[in-house]
Amino acid sequence: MILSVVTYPDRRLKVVSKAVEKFDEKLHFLLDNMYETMMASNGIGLAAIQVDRPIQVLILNLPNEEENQDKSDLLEIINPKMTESNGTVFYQEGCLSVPGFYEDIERLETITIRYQDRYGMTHNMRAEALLSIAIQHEMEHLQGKLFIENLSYSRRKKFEKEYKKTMKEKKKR
Ligand code: Y12
Ligand code: CO
Repeated sequence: MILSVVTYPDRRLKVVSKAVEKFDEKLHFLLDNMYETMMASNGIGLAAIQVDRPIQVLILNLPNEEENQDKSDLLEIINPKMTESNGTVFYQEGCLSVPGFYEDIERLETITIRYQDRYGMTHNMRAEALLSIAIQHEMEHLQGKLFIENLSYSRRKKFEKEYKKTMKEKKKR
């Protein structure tokens, strides 16, 4: 089932997500629907809050070396905590909740996280490059934060102007 994606400036994206306690069929159903929604929207990452479920769930399906999104690479990350980090790097990010807008954002270069899978099993994972950036982007969603909140005052102002204009044009169509 394809769910509708909540877009900026919807206040529901500001909610801080709650930890998952039950690793049951309802959670598995949500994860499966999030995957369908992400793929149908041409996304590579999605947090549950983006489909109006404020719980600490995120999924990632990054393209492989052949630029394919292989389902066997799908990561389902629940209740993540960052335990280590190193360095910083800039990367041009986009978000399904802020369609049509891409900006360079400073992120930690490598991170280690502890998280649970859909069965409640705990894992530790070290991430670098695009995976590290994508995890940080999605973990911010769990705190009710969007990547545009990392922009400088002037870049944010420019974004707001451009985004409003795009939204107006979309409504006209
Ligand atoms: C690096 C940085 C950020 C992430 C988070 C995951 N982001 C996405 O999956 C963004 C996808 C996206 C897709 C869009 O739709 C199409 O391209 C058809 C889009 O919409 C437009 O550009 C109109 C915007 C964002 C992971 C890794
Ligand atoms: Co996002």
